[in-house]
Amino acid sequence: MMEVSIKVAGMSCGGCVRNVTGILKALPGVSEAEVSLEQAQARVVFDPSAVSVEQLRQAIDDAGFDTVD
Ligand code: 9UX
Repeated sequence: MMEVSIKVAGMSCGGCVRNVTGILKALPGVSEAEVSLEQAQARVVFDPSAVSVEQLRQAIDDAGFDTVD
């Protein structure tokens, strides 16, 4: 398992947090997703043989949020 923190811009309420958490947890290989509105970031524990950081970022972007470097 690997852990990554991804900065996420564009979340404005708890609904956004639930949405981002849900789309991350729906990806194959994701075992934990913890999203913070205050810190504007997502911490994800994942299996790198099943999903890449780039795919995590893409899923967040596709949901209408912006991952920031
Ligand atoms: Mo809150 Mo977010 O009303 O996608 S759910 S702004």
